Parts: sequence; C-alpha cells; structure tokens
Amino acid sequence: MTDANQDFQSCEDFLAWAEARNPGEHEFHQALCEIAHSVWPLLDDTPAYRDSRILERLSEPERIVRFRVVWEDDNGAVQINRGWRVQFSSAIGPYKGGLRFSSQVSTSVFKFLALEQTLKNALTGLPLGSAKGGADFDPHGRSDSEIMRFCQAFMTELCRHIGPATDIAAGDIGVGPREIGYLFGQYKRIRNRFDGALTGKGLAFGGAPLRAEATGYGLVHFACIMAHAADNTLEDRRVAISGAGNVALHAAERATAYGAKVVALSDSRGALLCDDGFDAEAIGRLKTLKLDDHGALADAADGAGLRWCENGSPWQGEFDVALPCATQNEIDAGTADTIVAAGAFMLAEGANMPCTPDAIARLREAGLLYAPGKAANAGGVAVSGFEMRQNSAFARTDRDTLDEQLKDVMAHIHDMCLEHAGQDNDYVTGASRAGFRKVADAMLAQGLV
Ligand code: NDP
Ligand code: 2IT
Repeated sequence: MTDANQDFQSCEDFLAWAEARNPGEHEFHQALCEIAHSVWPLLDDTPAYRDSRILERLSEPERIVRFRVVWEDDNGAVQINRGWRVQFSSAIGPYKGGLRFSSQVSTSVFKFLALEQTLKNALTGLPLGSAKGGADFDPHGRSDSEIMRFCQAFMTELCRHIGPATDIAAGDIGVGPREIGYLFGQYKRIRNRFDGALTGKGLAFGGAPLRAEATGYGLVHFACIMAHAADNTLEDRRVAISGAGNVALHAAERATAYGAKVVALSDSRGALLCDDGFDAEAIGRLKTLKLDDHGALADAADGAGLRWCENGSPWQGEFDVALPCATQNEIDAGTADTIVAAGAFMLAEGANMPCTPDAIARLREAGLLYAPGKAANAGGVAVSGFEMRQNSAFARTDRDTLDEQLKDVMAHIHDMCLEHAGQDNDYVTGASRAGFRKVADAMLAQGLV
C-alpha cells in the first residue's frame, strides 16, 4: 500500500491509496474518483490544500456508527437488522443528511451518499455539514405496525448520535413522512426533547411546507435554468423519469406544471408509459397510490392511455429530457446509448449517482447537457435547512416564500457550477470544485481536527 504520509504526485496515486484503504467499497470509490479528478487542479492553485492534506482528510468520514436493530414482526418472530450513520463532515455545519431503508445498502453505499452530501450541502449556501444513514431493512410488504416497530427500534440507538446542533436526519429511499413521523415520536420519547433533530416532519409538528416536494421541484427548476442557459426549454418537451417515489413524482408534478409532457415513470417492478403525457390529475392519483398507500405502479394502468410494461424501462420511445430519480448506477453505458438514441438533449439527476462513469462518458460524447445529482437534487436538503431554521426560531414560513427561496437556491447552485466549471462549462467539474472549495476553506480555518 502507498504510504499515507507521502505527497501524492498524481490523482491516480491518490486514488490507488484510497482504494487500498477502502477495499471492496465500489460505490464510495466511484464517487471519490469523480470528485478527485474534478478538484485535483485546485491543489496546485492553493498549495495550502495540499499541505494540509484536505483531499486525503475528506476521503475519510469523521465518524461511522454501525449498530444492531432488533424488533418483532407481526408473526412474533424476532428480526435482526443492521443500522448505520456515517457522519462525514462537520466543517461547515452540523452533520446533515437522509436515512435510507433498503435491502441494497452497505457501508460503501452510505459512505458514497455521505460524501456526495458533503459537496451538495456546501453548494446550497447553507451552513450544513454532511451525513447519511439507514438500515438494511426492506419496507416492501411490511405492515404499518411492523414499520412502526422497526422505526422505534432503529431510533432507540440512533437517538444517542443525533440532535439539532449535532446531526439532523431526514428521508431518502424507503423513508418518507410515515417513517419520519414514527422516528420522531421515538426520538422525542427517549430524549424528552421536542426539537429539530429530524426534517421532513409532518406540518402539524414542526415540518416545513414544501419539504416533501422540494427535491423533485428543485430538480425541475435546475433543469429549466440549465435548458435556458443553452437556449433551450422544458416547455412542450417530452420528459422520461425513472422511479415513482418522492423525488420522481414531485418532479413529474412540477415538470407537468411547466408545460412539459411526462411520458414515463417506473418502480422496482417495471414502467408506466403515457404517450400523451400524464395529466395533473393522473399524477395526483399516482401520488396517492405510491406515496400514501405504498402500492404498486402496475395498479395504475388503465388499459387505455396509461400502459404498464412489466420489468420494462422508462427509457423507451422518443423523449427530450431524462430525469433518473430511482437509485445509484441505474444508468449504465448501454442505457445511456438508449437515452441518446431517444433524442434527449439533457439528463439531470434526481437520484444520487444514478449514472455509471461509462454512462457519463457516453452522454458527454453525445453532447448532452448533464447535471450531476449533487447540484440538481440539492433542493431537498435546502428546504430541510429551511425546516431547521424554522424549528430553531420556533417559527413558521409559508409555502410561497419557501418556493421562492428554493428557486433562489437552485439558481445560486447553477451559477456556482458555471462559475467554477472552467471553459467547457462542465457541471460535474463546477459542482465538485465549488462545493470542495467551501468545505476545504472551512477545514483550513479550523486547523487539524
Ligand atoms: P423513494 O423510496 O420515495 O422512491 C424510490 C423509487 O425508486 C421507488 O419508486 C422505487 O420503487 C424505485 N427504486 C428504488 N430502488 C430501485 C431499484 N434498485 N431498482 C428499481 N427501482 C428502484 O425514494 P426517493 O424518491 O426519496 O429517492 C430516490 C432517489 O433520490 C435516491 O437516489 C435518493 O438518494 C435521491 N434523493 C432523495 C432526496 C429526498 O429528499 N428524498 C433528496 C435528494 C436525492 P418501489 O416504488 O417499487 O419501491
Ligand atoms: O440525498 C439527499 O439530499 C437527501 N436524501 C435529503 C437529505 C436531507 O437532509 O434533507
């Protein structure tokens, strides 16, 4: 293994060292590679970054907690799961990031998500550090009381590690308003504190209006600004979206309100296609089906305009804009080729790291506008920041004000990306450099901690 104390001569040397330190952590390494390649030239511009080993320090989470979660299912059987909280960086604010409940998690997945969160949170312009966590618990097919018991068991341990000035958790895959409600109830019971240790809460108990919608709405705001900057538009454009969860359905709702036609959505079982574009009423029904009733997208097919494609992909037919909003690495090189062949001019990531490096290379070669998740999906955590602000001030902000503030944040992130992108206007480079500089400068100011 390369000596940790050597001065790395190249980005590849640094990455070889990091890979050897984190064996088998493919998702984490993938996220780190993208960031390291983007920010490497900054180490020459600002020698203090190199002298203080900022990049090496940023490739190591400040803390990882892993714990056992034991609970009883509806048949009285004992179930054992694993919980995680990766507290990645507190350089610019308290640890902040979502919780994911899914069978497809690992330390590597939580580390990549928390690393991405570090730069994303910095890009929002808010004082937010970074974290991510969750459990290898699959909510599919679980009853409401099983979900509640699991959330209570999970929070019984997590509550030792979070708090409004320490670490503020929120939702992600498999964790929506229902789960946040149960998690908050247990946090309050054990800690005897009614505070803002979680965001995405119900409106009746400290939640901010628009938090549920914010990631999807923010994604569409970002995509609109990016299209306009390239003399294009989302109006009348055909939009294909993967996923049918919180991010996907709110992106569909906002894109439709802008006059775009959403022609595809998907869930873990297949795709729902609508050649004329889902209307607002259909999207409202899908939100009830998927977000409130936790049902299957297949049940929305009507044998007429809404066509179900079992195991099918949302990237079918012709469309102009692709918004992947399901999960990491859902788009490989072959899928990217399909998206290019469909005639798309833009791909903006609602999910975190949905494109593999090969897929991104194909999109770039084909000249698509490409927005990385750490910029395009930051609207969710931004409105989480607004919820923290209203909780600590014991106050409330109205929905319209938050919507304007969300638009301002997305416009600011877009400006930051272009300002730091370099001559080829590459949004990946711009997002990573802008976020890194902010975190790196805070680390320099705070000394060796
Ligand atoms: P949800 O659980 O609400 O929705 C996820 C959707 O994607 C569901 O429709 C789910 O299918 C589908 N999906 C999940 N995993 C897979 C898979 N392996 N294969 C196929 N389909 C899959 O999650 P969110 O909408 O909250 O999150 C979606 C993405 O957006 C994630 O990458 C998340 O990290 C990212 N994100 C979320 C934010 C938020 O505020 N919630 C903020 C920023 C990013 P099914 O319905 O069948 O379960
Ligand atoms: O990936 C993300 O930005 C989120 N899941 C939202 C995090 C948050 O704290 O609102």
